[in-house]
Amino acid sequence: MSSTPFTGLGTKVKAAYTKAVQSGAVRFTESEIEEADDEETGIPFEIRFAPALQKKPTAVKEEPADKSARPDPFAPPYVEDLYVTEDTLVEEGETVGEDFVVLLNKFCVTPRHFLLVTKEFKPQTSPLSPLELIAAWQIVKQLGAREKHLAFFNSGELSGASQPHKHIQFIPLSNGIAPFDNFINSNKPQNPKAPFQLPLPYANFTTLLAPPPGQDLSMYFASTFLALLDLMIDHLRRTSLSTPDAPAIRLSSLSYNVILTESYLHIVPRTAECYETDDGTKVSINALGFAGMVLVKDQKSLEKIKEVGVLKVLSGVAYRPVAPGESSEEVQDA
Ligand code: B4P
Repeated sequence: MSSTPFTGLGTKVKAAYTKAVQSGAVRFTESEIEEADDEETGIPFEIRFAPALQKKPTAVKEEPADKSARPDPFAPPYVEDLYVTEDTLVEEGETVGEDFVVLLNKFCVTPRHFLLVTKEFKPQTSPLSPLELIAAWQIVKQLGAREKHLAFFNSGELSGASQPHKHIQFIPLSNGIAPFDNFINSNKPQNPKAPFQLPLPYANFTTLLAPPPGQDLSMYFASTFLALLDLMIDHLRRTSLSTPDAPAIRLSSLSYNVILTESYLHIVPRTAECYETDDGTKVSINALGFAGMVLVKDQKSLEKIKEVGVLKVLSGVAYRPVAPGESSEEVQDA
């Protein structure tokens, strides 16, 4: 594998972003952030209010109802001003690799929001491959030397994803910390290699990332991510999908969100795309919601979320956690 994939990416993203805003290729939307700290957990949730996004064209409104007939915005030829760079990652000792392209997010509310896209079409519902995880981790690690970044991945129709071509997204964290960092740090298990569940009112699975020096990264990420997915699938089997004659759970039919930083991977399986308030207001939640950053596009939703609290909103679109009396170890050991 190339030892320094995406060399100089931070500088390239910055230059491309400045040019793309000037040319109009990127449509940046202004937003305001409301702090919504959760008293019990101490998680400093953020609600980002972006009313102008209501005017953003949506796939549903602008494009054919048949998803397969919609144009793929992540396929070449790329819009010149959205293109940042590309690279190939090759597994240790292998000649076959995976080609990635980095594109700017055309509809960003955070400056320099960019996407790592597979060059060949791969479905967004396919699990992240070791090379995709390595690429994402190397990127947050590299950019983190100057400015902390967070990567996220929406998979499945209830996850908040709108584009079917496989992509992982990246945003810079202007205050240098992700809302869940401290909570994860204070709830990490004694065995740093063991995946664990955070004490939250919805099912969630986390693993700390610390590849041992010298270990093949591909093996490390394959086994780390598989262990996390196994835990999630086993949990779903035990909680909501557990009738004796239920068909085997297929990952490609599940909806879940993945959050990746330099130091952890966090996944949350989903039961719904939108949180619906008692008066019928719907708020779409994607992986950033489960990273502690909820986006709302209208005043009514903003007020409702502030009223009920972000944790309740997140619980409303995710599975229940381990039941009282059922330890997370029981779930892990199965
Ligand atoms: P998906 O995984 O399919 O969906 P998404 O991030 O939930 O964005 P969605 O498209 O549903 O937009 P939404 O109004 O909810 O990601 C597709 C990505 O490709 C998106 O980033 C999209 O903008 C981008 N894209 C679409 N067409 C493109 C094109 N032609 N060229 C390049 N990129 C293209 O949210 C609007 C934006 O706000 C999204 O970018 C979303 O990721 C971001 N966002 C959501 N919550 C946020 C938060 N709390 N803080 C900051 N940003 C947030």
